[in-house]
Amino acid sequence: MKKSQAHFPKIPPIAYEGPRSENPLSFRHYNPAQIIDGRSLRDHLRFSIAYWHSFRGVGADPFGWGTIVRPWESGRDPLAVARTRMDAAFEFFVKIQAPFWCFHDRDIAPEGRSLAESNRNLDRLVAHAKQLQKATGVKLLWGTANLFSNPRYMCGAATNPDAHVFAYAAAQVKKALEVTKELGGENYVFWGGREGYETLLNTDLKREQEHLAAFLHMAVDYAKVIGFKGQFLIEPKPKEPTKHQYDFDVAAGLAFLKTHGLDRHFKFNIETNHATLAGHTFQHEIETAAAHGMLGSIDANTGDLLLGWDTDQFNTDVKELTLAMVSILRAGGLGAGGFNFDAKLRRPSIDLEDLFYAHIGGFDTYALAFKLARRILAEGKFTQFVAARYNSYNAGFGRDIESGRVGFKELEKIALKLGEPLSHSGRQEYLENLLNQYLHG
Ligand code: XLS
Ligand code: NI
Ligand code: NI
Repeated sequence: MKKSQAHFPKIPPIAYEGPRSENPLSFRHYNPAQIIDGRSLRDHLRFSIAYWHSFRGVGADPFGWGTIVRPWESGRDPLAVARTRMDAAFEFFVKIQAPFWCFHDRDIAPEGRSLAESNRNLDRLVAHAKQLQKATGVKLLWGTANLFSNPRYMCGAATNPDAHVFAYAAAQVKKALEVTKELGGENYVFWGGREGYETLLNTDLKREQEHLAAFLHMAVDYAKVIGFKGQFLIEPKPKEPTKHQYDFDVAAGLAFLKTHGLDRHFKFNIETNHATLAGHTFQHEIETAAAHGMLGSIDANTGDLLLGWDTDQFNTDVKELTLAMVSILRAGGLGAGGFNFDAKLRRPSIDLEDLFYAHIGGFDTYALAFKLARRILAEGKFTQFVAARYNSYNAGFGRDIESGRVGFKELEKIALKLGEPLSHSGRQEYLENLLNQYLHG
């Protein structure tokens, strides 16, 4: 890229300078080239940039319009602006050393006056993205369709009471699948932005859930038709924008997918802020998905415990991320998934530098958490503690319980014979202190 074309002229490529670095535009823990177990940290972590927040977000909130004005957003022709914006985005991906990006169809290309025009606009920008991917080596972690911003989707997309809207959404996802394949996307995400309801006075819940299942089956079928081999992901969220969202959390998603015979085709994309909105920890959602072999990918962000909506902040909480990483590594990692920074700048963070500081903090905290989690697992103290806690199931009638060889009758005999069980401490405070030794030395 020529100097005159640079969109971040004052910001150098961000390099790893080590934990002692005092340069705020450097990594202190994320050294992408570092080899760990024969793989680079870049490949272990698979960081991704969310196009919608970092290149379409303007800092608007319900009380005020945008605060963030980017130099590349000027110009009369929306398609030309979309191209320049994409050039800026890829320059950022390279400077921040992110190997992946993610987008919604409508993030990258303006919606036209008809579906056909929208598709043509999308094709233009997809061709541009393909060139930029080739030139930079940045790859597509996942694609998705925006089925929630346009007013036509105000009552849902696949769960809309009007079959015409269902058909329109189907056409949009068909195209989004095609372009995700075209760009080599490794996953495809379904986040049910408006797949839920506000009031049962106007809603047939059962029918809407069946329609959602039918929609997802159509997506699975169409992926086969076009030979899209990427992993399908469901991204649960309990509320916002709708009051009751059908994919409330991983547990609700599991029940839904299993009920409708979709579990073989899907894994979960777990977002930190969605987990906490559902009243869970991030780690809880990861463990629940992992317990079913359905941990797919992560939307890396965080909320604010004092606010009841999806604030999508960059996560710098070492403890929360270390616990999450322990669960992710124990599950064998994310496979084709990655850590997508579905996070946005605060409304007053208006400078280009802020975009860098935000991602540096996110990348570094995840990289540090990854290293701490590896140490925790390698030393095995928690693993041994937990294993010992369940020892009684390894032999005798405990083993018979697990293997289904005893029932209430046999167990009653045993209970009458053995009498009152001995109580054992759960040692929570001891374990919390042990965790702090890893986090703070
Ligand atoms: C919104 C979601 C959204 C999905 C992609 O809360 O997190 O950004 O990740 O549609
Ligand atoms: Ni998300
Ligand atoms: Ni979200």
